[in-house]
Amino acid sequence: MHKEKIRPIKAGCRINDAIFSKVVAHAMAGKFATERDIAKFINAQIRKAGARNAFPPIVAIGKNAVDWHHKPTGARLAEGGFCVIDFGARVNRYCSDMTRTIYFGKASAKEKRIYSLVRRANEKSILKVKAKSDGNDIYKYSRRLLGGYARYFGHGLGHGLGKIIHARPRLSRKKGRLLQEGDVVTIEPGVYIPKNFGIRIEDDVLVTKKGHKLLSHSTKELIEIQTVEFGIRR
Ligand SMILES: [Mn+2]
Repeated sequence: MHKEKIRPIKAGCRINDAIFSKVVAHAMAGKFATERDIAKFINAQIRKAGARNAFPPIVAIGKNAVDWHHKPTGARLAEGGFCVIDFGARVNRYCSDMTRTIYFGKASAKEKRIYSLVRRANEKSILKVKAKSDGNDIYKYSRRLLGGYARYFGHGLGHGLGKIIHARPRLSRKKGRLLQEGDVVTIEPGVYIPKNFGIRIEDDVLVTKKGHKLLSHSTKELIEIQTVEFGIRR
């Protein structure tokens, strides 16, 4: 019954996973110099896969990621730090949406700790996704998981995916309708430290009768890109 929606979103998620792997490989090979280089590569790969963009990719290095909707610029990746990469393939008009945060250079112990906190909020919140669960409850739960860093989490936890990118149901500070079987929702906690850095980890999750099915499979291990150039800098 939801097949016409679920099949293309799953296909979009597969495309996103494949593109993310390529982005990492190319970054490790030192093929990207700027945010815009990564965004252009993603755009080309989405087209190559026969899909379209669900929205313009976000690539944000360092403090640029404090703006959740940052538009990729000529900012140099060699500046180092976390890099938020948020994009989605649109297949048969249905949107998918995924974010991974990688690191250019070597993350400090503190940065690794905050990254782990966001990852844990993502993974534990996903476990709460099932039919009849309340998005507002899951949102509040994710904030508890972030502890003192919740004050740096300023957007919603997630949204439905459909022909529009920010569909219902919302998982946010506002009460909305309950999740139902056949919904595909995003789970995307983030921490944004003003003038410093941003981290966001986002997956697409299908709501099933008894629980959920994770549709995004890209690794959430923190990937540190340490080409020779970055090794010298940090
Ligand atoms: Mn999203």
